[in-house]
Amino acid sequence: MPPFCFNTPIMLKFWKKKPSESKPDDATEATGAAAQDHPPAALPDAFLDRLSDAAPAVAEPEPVSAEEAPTSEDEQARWNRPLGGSGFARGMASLFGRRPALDDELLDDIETTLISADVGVAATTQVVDDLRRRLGKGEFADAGALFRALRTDLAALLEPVAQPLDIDPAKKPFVILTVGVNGVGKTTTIGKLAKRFSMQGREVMLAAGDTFRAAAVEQLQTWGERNGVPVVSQKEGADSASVIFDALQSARSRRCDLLIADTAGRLHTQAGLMDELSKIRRVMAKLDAETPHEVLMVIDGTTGQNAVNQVRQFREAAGVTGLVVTKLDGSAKGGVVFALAREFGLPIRYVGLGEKADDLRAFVAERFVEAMLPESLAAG
Ligand SMILES: Nc1nc2c(ncn2[C@@H]2O[C@H](COP(=O)(O)OP(=O)(O)OP(=O)(O)O)[C@@H](O)[C@H]2O)c(=O)[nH]1
Ligand SMILES: [Mg+2]
Repeated sequence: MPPFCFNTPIMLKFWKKKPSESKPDDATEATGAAAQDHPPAALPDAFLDRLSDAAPAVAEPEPVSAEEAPTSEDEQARWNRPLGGSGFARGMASLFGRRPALDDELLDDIETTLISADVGVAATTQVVDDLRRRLGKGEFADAGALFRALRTDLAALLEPVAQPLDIDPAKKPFVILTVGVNGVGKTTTIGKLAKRFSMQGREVMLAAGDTFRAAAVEQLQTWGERNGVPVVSQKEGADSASVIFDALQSARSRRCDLLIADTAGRLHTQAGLMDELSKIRRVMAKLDAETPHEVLMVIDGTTGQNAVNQVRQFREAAGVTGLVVTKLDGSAKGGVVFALAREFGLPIRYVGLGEKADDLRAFVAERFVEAMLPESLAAG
C-alpha cells in the first residue's frame, strides 16, 4: 500500500465531520497521541480513499512559521549565537573592536579579513574598491562610518539572492528535488523542511531517492517518523529515478502539498551522479513537465572555495534553482555565502545553523549581516 499524505489536524476534522463513516478501531487510531503512535501507512485503503474526498472540507494551510512568531530580538539572537563564532564575525570583531584609525591600512586589514573568511576574491575586491573610492573622496568621518558602509555593501551583495522559497499552492504537489555532494546535509535539511512545512499545515511526502548509500533510506525514514510524514522508498540499490517517480505518482494521487526528494551525494563516479540527476529530472517530467519546481542544492558552509566549485558543477547538470548553505554554526568561516551570492546570483533559500530540526532559517540578508558585523561594533 502506498504511503499517503496525512496530518493529525486534518484527520481530526475529517473524523468530526463524518463520524458515522468511521470504524471504531480506526477512529481510536486517528485521535490525538494515538495517531502519532500509528504511522499513517497502517490505515486501511478504504479510509485513504475517503480522505481525498474529505480534503476540500479542510481549511487552507495556515502560514504559521516558527520563524515569524518570536519577537525580532529573539529571532536575531537565533542567528547571532551560531554565527557569532564564525571566522568572519571573529575577524571583524577583532579588527573593529580595537578602534582602528581611518586609513589605507584599515582597508588592507578588511581585505585580508574578508579573504580569509572565504568571501572570495571577486566579492572582496568589489567591496574594498568601493570603500577605497569613498575614502578617497573623504566620505567617512571615522572608522565607524566606514564600518557602516562595509555593512551596507555586504548586505547589498546578499539582498538580491535572499529570495524565500515560494511554495505555489496551485501545484499539488509542489516538488523539491534536493541535490549536493555527499555529507553536506541534504537529508538533514529535508528533515528540517518536513518539520517546517508540516507545522505550517501542509501535507508533505518524502522520497528516499538516495538508493546508493547504505542507511540513507533509514535516515530519511527516521526524519519522516519524527514529523509524522510518509516516506516513499524501495530497497537499497533500487533505481533512484524509479523511487522518485513512484513517489510523485503517489503524492499526486493523494493530493499532497509537497513532495521532497532526497538524492545520493556520491555514486561510483561523479559523471554517474550527474547522469542519475538528469535521469531523475527526465523521468519526473514524463509525469508532469513542470516538475521539479525547485532544485535545491545543499552546500556545506565549512568547505569554502570548494563550495563554489560544487555549485558550478551542479548548476548545469542538475538545473539548480536555489541554494541552502548548512553548517554555518560550526567551524565555518561564514564568508562563502557572500562568495556564492556574487558568483552565481542563485537564490539562497535557507541556512542551516545547527543539526536540530529547528535550526533551519529562511535566509534573510539583514539578519545574516547583523550577526556577522553587529551594528554595535561601529562604536569601536
Ligand atoms: N552543525 C551542523 N551540522 C549539520 C547541519 N546540517 C547537517 N549537519 C550534519 O551533517 C552531517 C551530514 O548530514 P546529512 O544530512 O547526512 O548529509 P547528506 O548530504 O544527506 O549526506 P549523504 O547522504 O552522504 O550524501 C550530519 O551529521 C548532520 O547532522 C547544520 O546546519 N549544522
Ligand atoms: Mg543523505
